[in-house]
Amino acid sequence: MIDCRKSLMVCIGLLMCGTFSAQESEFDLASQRSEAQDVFAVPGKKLDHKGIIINPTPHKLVLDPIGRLDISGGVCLKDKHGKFSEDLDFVTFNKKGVKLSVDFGSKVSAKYGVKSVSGAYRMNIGKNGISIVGYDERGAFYGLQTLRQLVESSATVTGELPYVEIDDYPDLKYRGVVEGFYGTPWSHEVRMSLIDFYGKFKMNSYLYGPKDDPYHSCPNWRLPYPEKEAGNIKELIEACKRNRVDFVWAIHPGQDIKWNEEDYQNLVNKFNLMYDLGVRAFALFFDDISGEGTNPVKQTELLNRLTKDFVKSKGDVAYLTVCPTDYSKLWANPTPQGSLAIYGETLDPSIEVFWTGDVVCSDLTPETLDWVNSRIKRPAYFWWNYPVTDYVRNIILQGPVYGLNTSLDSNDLCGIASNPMEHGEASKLALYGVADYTWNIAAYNPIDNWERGLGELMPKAREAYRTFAIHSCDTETGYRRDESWETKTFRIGDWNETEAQALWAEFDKVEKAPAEIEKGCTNKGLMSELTPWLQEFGKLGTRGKRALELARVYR
Ligand code: LOG
Repeated sequence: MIDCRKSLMVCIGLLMCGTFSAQESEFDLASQRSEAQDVFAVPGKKLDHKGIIINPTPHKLVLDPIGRLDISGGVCLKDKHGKFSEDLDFVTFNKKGVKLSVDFGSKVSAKYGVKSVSGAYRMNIGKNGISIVGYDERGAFYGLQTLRQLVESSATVTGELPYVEIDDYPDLKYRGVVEGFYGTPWSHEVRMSLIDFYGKFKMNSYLYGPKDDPYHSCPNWRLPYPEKEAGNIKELIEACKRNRVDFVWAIHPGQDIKWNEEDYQNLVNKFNLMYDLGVRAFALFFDDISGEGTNPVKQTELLNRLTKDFVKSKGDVAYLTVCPTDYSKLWANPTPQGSLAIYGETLDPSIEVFWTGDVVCSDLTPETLDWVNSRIKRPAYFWWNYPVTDYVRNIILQGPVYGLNTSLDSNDLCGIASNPMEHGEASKLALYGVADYTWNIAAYNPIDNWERGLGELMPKAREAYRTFAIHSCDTETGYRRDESWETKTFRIGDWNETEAQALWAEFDKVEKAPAEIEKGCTNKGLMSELTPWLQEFGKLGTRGKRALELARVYR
């Protein structure tokens, strides 16, 4: 049997053999992911957006089929609060141009019927110009991100925007990323590029917690960052501010923390050092530890004391977020004596609690949320272990974002933090989906999102990138994902000339994809992350063609 699926998967195996740190060798990720999982088909279908693509999908958008606003002569900015002049590199300014007014605040948003949640905005494009009203500064910034996408849409490149009325807001309070994987942490450059990506697609949270940053975890969590790293963190915080993203610095002290006054002071001291670098939101991760640190009573005492004596006493520090040791149903103690119930009974209600689902890498379902929420007594914060590949480092995940139930709302969960691959640029395709889902859950369409994402990431080599991506979806061992779903395979005994030709044509596309991607991919970072996989992918195409030719000769 010529099993195209298998061969496409095998081709990308055994490529990467990274260095393993102490953390990883103590913690066997691969065996932890051996739980059997079914592979479900990807739902949704590609839609015709008539050249106007906005991600995340707005809640309400009414297009006037006739009216057009010509902005080719530039715009005249009326920026009530003086906050947005740096955010408009996609238009030209002209005092005599079309009026663009940007305002925000509870009063003006009540007047214009903007939903009262952070990030909400309304936008009107009509004969009097463009008007954006945000519920808050972040909302107005998001209005500008929508405007940017309208301006850059293929239907409006002529400089004429359609008249439109948009009423838009996020479904979930926290939409973002946790850099929480094992393996090589992202480079500074990749982090900076990702932060711009979060802002552009209305994600508002970046949790910094790479397992192999020794100053985040053991043994150095008590120590200050060296000068260079500290400087980089400051820059990340600045980039987050520009993108209206909360930079949340996480500490992972559980493996060697002593529940005594000295270590409490060590922790506060480190938080103060991070505060001085500009950090205003913090998280404590107690995942993947053993020993004393796992004690939930001690964990809640620490979190409550920090809330009172650090968060509230500083005044300008946001909520705390915690990842419990029991972060998955796989081993969480379900009883009233279990750690989640203890969290529910005693943890300060302002603290958000992570949950990864029924297993470590799992779908988001109403059942798993009901299970955890009834114990922690608040809507969980979903730590989605996708597209993370630290347990299958030979894999690169480029498939659609799916497995997230579309009937959920903010009563079920407070947000999603996606844990991506150590390949930050190549994770953007998945994050484009997470951004869409967390903003507008009911409208989320996995296939359509993926089709749009491919064009966003590689506009000049979209088809070749699609060929690579559709055959690069499954983890093989772990969080199983559908892959190669458009490719039909057959047994040699059932040889059918039409099907053989179609399969040959697919292998031909596979063979040609790497060169086309290299030619059309303008993102150098993405190109270099994909290169090892692309090289093997091209060889797979050649081998597939030869195998089919051989089979024909044999017949
Ligand atoms: C770790 C995480 C790792 C992920 C996937 C959590 C809360 N913690 O099993 O750092 O990237 O699995 O391998 C984890 O998920 N532990």
